[in-house]
Amino acid sequence: VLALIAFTVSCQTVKQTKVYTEKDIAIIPKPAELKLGQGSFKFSKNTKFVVIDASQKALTSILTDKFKNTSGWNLEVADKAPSKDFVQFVIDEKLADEAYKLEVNSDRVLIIAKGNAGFLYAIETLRQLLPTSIESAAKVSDAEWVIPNVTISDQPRYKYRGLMLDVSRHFFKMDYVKKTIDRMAMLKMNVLHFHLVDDQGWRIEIKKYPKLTEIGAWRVDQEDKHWDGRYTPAADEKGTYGGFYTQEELKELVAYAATKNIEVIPEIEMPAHVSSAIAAYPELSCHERPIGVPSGGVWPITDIYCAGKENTFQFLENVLTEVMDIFPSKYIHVGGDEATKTNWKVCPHCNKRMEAEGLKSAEELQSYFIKRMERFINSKGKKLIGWDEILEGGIAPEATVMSWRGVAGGIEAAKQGHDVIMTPGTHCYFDHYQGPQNEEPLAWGGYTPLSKVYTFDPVVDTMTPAEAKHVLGGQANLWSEQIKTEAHSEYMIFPRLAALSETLWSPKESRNWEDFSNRIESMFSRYDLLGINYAKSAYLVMH
Ligand code: TNX
Repeated sequence: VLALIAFTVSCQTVKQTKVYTEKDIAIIPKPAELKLGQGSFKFSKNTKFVVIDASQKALTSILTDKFKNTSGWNLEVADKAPSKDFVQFVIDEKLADEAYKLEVNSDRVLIIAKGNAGFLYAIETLRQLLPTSIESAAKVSDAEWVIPNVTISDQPRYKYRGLMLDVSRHFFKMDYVKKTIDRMAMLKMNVLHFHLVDDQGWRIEIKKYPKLTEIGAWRVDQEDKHWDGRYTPAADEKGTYGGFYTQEELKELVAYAATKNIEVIPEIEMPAHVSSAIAAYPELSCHERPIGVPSGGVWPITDIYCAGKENTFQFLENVLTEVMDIFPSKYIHVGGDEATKTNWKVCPHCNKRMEAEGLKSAEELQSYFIKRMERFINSKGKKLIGWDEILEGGIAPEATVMSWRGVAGGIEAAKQGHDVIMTPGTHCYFDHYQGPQNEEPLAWGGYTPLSKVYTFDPVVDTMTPAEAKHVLGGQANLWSEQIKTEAHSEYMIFPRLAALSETLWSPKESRNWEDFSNRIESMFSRYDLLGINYAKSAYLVMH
């Protein structure tokens, strides 16, 4: 009996003094510096969150909601620290905006940052120090919410860490967009590039031009009718498909994203990828004939705004004025990609414009178009971003380039002294396959598995230090021609976004695929509990 008692006691002692190793820590993206101490901190129903002011309350709820779900605890928020058993926010003005420190000892947790961006990231790290079952929506019996004593000092490698959602080819409900915001914040991503306009649908309410959403947001979806049967058709029984966001909804999104340190950058495509606008207002085209909003899969599309008529520019300035009122972002994305210029070549208005401005090619006419829009955007105190085609015919003086056709456009832009966001198709296109094509849902060309995303680097070796300084960061693009459901969208984004986040956040020297593929399994458990339909095919390239 004595031996049994001694054995039981020693087991308990072992349990209480679990020795943590680096392998027990599975934070993604990997923190810049992490020192493991001895011992641990245990959350209890009495643990208090000590805030500086009310603005940290929303941040604490990221964790307190989880303790409520899993343990039924209502953890208190206080403004004075007790002697122990607390998590305290502390300001350090010297830290960079998104940097934070986390100091955990057996009595308390200190969260140190300059302001709420750093505090948010500290909370998200703390969340990932907790056992994965903290993500459960249901009660967890026998839970022990213990975290190792650690000192973390962390900050991002790049300041621009983006995800682009295409809501034109298929429309996604606002609730899903907000969920995606939460999941981005979990990975310390900080930009949602919102692709609101394309041929297949105009998705943003513009009060001055109501037909953009009355007509331009809806299409007769032949593609859906001919679908291969693996997915529920998106169109209703009449074959109409579409949707749009009101200005109120978008303002609410912007405010919500800001609480998660995410800036929403709207993309208003021009001069091409705009059949939806031309369907609503045919006078914006060179030919002025009525057209319908095309379904996905129709390509090439020759419809393009007329670059000769003044009313095109008047229209776009009015649209952008409303857009800038909704989105406080520093940048406005104007697209500029894949503009088929056949209409311009035979249009008398465009030819007259070329003559008057001394332009020698259709590329120079596009350059004129984008430069003119840039002057307008700059006059409102904002900056223009365009896809790398905006380099052709001469780049607008202040423009930032998003390099998608590989990295060449980005390199060239940096050489010319312009800022760059790298989104090469080779590593950042999440509409590509990520596993064997015959087993995966239908996807757009290319093969971009998790392991390949993990090798992404926005700065190219051949760049000089001065050029490299122009690289603001990188971004994943989820084009949605093939993606009709939220579950499918989640499948394409996760876990690849976790790999991308580490390439953009963590120091380059710490990149290690084997280590990452161990840590990602813990993220899979979290995703399982959060109900995220991540791609299990990621396992194929991990083991
Ligand atoms: C090219 S990338 C496009 C998109 C398509 C995508 C499909 C870019 C700037 N334009 O319109 O959806 O390829 O991968």
